Amino acid sequence: MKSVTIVGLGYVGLPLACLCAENGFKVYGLDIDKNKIELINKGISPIDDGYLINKLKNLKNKINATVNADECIPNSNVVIICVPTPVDKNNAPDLTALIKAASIVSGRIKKGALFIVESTIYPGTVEEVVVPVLKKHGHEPEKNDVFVAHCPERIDPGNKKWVIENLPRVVGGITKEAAIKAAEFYKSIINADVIMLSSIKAAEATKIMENTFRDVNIAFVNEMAKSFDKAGIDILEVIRGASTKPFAFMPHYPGAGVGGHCISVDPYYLIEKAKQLGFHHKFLLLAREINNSMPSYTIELLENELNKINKKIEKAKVGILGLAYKGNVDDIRESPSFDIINILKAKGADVFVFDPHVKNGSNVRDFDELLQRSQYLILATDHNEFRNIDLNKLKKHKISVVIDGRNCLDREKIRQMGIIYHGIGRS
Ligand code: SAJ
Repeated sequence: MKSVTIVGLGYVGLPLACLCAENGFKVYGLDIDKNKIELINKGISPIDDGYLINKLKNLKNKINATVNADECIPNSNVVIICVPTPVDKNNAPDLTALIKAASIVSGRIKKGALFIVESTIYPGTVEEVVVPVLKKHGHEPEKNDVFVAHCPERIDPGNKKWVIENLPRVVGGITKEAAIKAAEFYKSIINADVIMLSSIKAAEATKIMENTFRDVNIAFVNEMAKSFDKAGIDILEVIRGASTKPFAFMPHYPGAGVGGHCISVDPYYLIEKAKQLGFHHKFLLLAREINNSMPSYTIELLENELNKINKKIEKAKVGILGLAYKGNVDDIRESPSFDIINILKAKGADVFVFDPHVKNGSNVRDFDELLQRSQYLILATDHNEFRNIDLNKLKKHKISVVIDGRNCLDREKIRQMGIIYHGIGRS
C-alpha cells in the first residue's frame, strides 16, 4: 500500500489527509500541536468546519496523527508540506515554518519518494530555499533521487461547492519527471483536472496571481464604494447592474477590510520577491493600502453619523459583530475586526465584541448582552447568525446607529425603526 505523510494538519493539510485516506493510502499526519494530534486520532476535527467534522468522524483510525517525524516520513512514498507561510510585522514573507518542515523532511525522506510543497510561496522559493535544505541532507532533486514538486493549495474554508475533491490543480516540478509524478498523485485522489506547468516557478506564481487578482479587485470595489458614498449611489445596486453584463465583469464586494491568511498576505510574497528582482509593484501595493484603509474608513462612517446627532466617539458604547476574518469561519488571522477594535479604543470608545464562532474572543456572553451594553453597532463579519438577526432587538435595546461593514443587513427595515443605517458604499 502506498503511504503518505502530510506535514501540517491545518485547514489545508487535514482535508488532504482525509482525501488520501479515502483513496486507500496509509496516511500519517505530522504536526507540532499535541492537542490537535490527540483530537484527530479520536476522529474529532480541531477546526470548526462542518466538512472536516464529518470527514474525520468517518475516518477515525484511518489517519495516524503524530508529532514523531521518524515514525512517518521514512515510511512514506509521498511527503506533502502544508504549513503556514505568513508575513512578519513588516509584511515580509516568513518562511520559518516552511524551512523547519523542509529540514525535518529532508533528513528522513527516502530515496525515490515524491516531495510536494502545497504551502503558498513566492516564485523561486522551492529552488532557492527548499532545494538547498535537501542538498544539505545529501539529496539531488535535479537527478530525481527525490522527486520535488509544488502544487499550490486552493482550499476555500467554508466553501461547500468547491472542495478538495473537485478543485482543479496545477503542478510544477524541479524536473519533468517530478511534475509527472506529482500530477499522477493528484489525479489518483481528485476528480478534477490536474494541469502540469513547464516549471515549478510557474506553479508558485499561479497561486500568487490568483489571490493577488482577488485582492486588487476587492480594492477596486472598496475605492468605488468610497466614491459612490459621496455621490449617494448604492454600490450593491450598481454591482448588481454591472453583473447583468454576461462577460468581462466579475463582481467583488466592498467591506470593512480584507483579512485571512491568503488574500491579505499573498500579494506581499510577490511584492517582496519582485523587489529583490528590481521590480516595484506599485499597483499591488496601492491595492493593499486601499484594503488596509477600510477599518478606519468604517469608523469614519460611524463618527460622521454620530456628529450628525451631536454625539462623540469618545466614551461611546460600540458593539462589534464578528471577529473572524470572513463569514461562517472561526479563523481570526489578519481579521480587520481587530483593527476596528484598536482604532475605537484609541479614540476612547467602550468596545463590546461578540462572535458566535470565536467565543473565546468575545467579551460579552451573547448577542443580547452585546445589545444591552451598546449604543451603536458595527457589523464586521457576515456570519449567517448576523445576517438573520431579529432586527426588532435593535429597537428594543435602543441601538441608534448601525454601520453595516458587510452590507448584509436589511437597510430599509433598520431605517423604518428609526435607526440610522450606513453601509460600505451604501448610505
Ligand atoms: N472580501 C471582501 N470582498 C470580497 C471578497 C472577500 O471584502 O468581494 C474579504 C473577506 O471579507 C475576507 C477577505 O476579503 O476578509 C478574504 O476573503 P476570501 O473570500 O477571499 O476568503 P479567503 O481568504 O479564505 O480566500 C480563499 C482563497 N483560497 C485560497 O487561497 C486557496 C482564495 O483564493 C479564494 O478566491 C477565496 O477563498 C474564495 O474565493 O472564497
